Amino acid sequence: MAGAPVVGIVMGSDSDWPVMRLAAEALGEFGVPFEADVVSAHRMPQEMIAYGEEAAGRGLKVIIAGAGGAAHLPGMLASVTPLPVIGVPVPLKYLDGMDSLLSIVQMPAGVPVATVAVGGARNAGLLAVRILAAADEELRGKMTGFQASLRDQAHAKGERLRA
Ligand code: RP5
Repeated sequence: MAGAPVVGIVMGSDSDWPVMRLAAEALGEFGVPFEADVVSAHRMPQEMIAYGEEAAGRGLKVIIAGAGGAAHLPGMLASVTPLPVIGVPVPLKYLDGMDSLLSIVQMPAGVPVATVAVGGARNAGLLAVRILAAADEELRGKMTGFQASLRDQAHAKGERLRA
């Protein structure tokens, strides 16, 4: 993707990538430059704090953070950056991703993480686009067009049922 990254996609392990790549795909569809990396809250805590502290200064505008299990990554990043953080609960083998969801969604007052559904990385990407589009008319136009395509698809499904 051309241009300096404005969205940082981070995850606790490369095993999260099959889920998190959906966020990357969504950003790619809108031409939003992004970076992707493994930044583990538990296995590399110093690097995680540095990533959060340096993100805004490097030009990032939004962070999308995905993790599974004891998923502290989104919350800890939100505690050290003023940027909006979108959390993606990654489902693991046990507990159907409920552990990841609860670990990410219950943030204390004052430290928000915009948490999407379990495995909802595509929506995380789309939410990042909307956040950027608030101050970017061209991107807002693309989002409006995307929403129109969703509406057309829904209409077409109804037409097929009625036929
Ligand atoms: C979490 O532990 C990661 O986000 C991942 O979802 C999970 C398992 O990691 P691996 O053991 O596959 O590296 O921190």
